[in-house]
Amino acid sequence: MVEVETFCFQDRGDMSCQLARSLQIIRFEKNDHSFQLDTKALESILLGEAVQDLNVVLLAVAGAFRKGKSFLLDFMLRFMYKQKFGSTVNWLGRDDKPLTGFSWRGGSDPDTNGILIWTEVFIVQKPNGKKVAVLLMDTQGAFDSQSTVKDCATIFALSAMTSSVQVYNLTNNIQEDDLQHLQLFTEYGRLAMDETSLKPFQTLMFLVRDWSFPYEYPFGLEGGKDFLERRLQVKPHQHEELQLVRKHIHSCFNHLQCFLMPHPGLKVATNPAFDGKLKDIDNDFKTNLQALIHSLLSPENLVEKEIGGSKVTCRNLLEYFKVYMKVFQGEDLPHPRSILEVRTSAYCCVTW
Ligand SMILES: Nc1nc2c(ncn2[C@@H]2O[C@H](COP(=O)(O)OP(=O)(O)O)[C@@H](O)[C@H]2O)c(=O)[nH]1
Ligand SMILES: [Mg+2]
Repeated sequence: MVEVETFCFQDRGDMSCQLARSLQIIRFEKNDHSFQLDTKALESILLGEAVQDLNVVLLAVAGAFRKGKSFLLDFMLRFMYKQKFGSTVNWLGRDDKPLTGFSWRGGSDPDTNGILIWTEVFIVQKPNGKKVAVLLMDTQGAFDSQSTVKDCATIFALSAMTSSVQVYNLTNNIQEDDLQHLQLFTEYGRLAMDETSLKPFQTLMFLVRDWSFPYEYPFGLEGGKDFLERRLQVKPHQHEELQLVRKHIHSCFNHLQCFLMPHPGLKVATNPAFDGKLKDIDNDFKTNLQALIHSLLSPENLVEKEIGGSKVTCRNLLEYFKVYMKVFQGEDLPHPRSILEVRTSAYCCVTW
């Protein structure tokens, strides 16, 4: 049997696919720390005739830089293309094929700027027969040396506001400061949405990379669920600040999940010549990667985007992007630093 190529631009029969690539829709200017929405770019993705009126499923990956976000998205692309061409059986593909798609690389400098969306919108039929439009979004890594708190908060908040599932990519563990950052960024997003009553965001998946305690909590979703329950538990004797962070996170998201990923092996983590070939990746990682991507992207698991309780089409999403960007570019939002200061003066000792 001829193997279906993972990427559309390798499928010579389909002209539109040959152009598929990651497209920057929000540009970040390092010099003056401003953000610009590239409306034309976003329109070219969301107003395609076949997709503009479909409900949208937007999966975004956010978190610190150099932690494998773009690398993970490229496996998601592989899955989506296999599905597009008919079958996700053995979707991981050949052992010797480099990983391409969203740009990713080794080294210690950040690679992704602003917010990028894959230009191909995948049309998927859910088990109820309804077609939805699936988009994949990559974000600039938080906490690089060029970004301020406001820059990180803006990127994270925008991706939480526009996505139906946000993967919060973390390494080793869920630390207290990961939760504090999440609280700050979501508070910022909530202010921008002017949303006080309903839970403003949908699904958040904590994705813990390089998990090294599988004997306490096993890899995968089930282990992640137990681990997260424990990490987010509000206990009576806890310091008020710790309780507040946890209550805030519960109040912001409709659904919280956690997935514990094994380490991918030393070649992935440290070899500068590594180009994403499966043969260089540990088996445990590959097994769990399949489970992770199935839980996020299989048709029965797709989560449609809702804002204010209503489903959002691709066309609506374009308008929301424009409105949200205006809010972030305007003068009305408090600086995240001041949100932090209010919280710090009330509860002291938040560390940055
Ligand atoms: N330790 C470790 N390294 C990873 C993992 N996944 C990818 N990497 C490596 O992390 C580096 C940065 O990947 P990239 O996707 O560009 O990170 P991003 O900045 O978060 O988008 C690359 O060298 C990858 O090979 C993982 O799960 N654990
Ligand atoms: Mg990246």
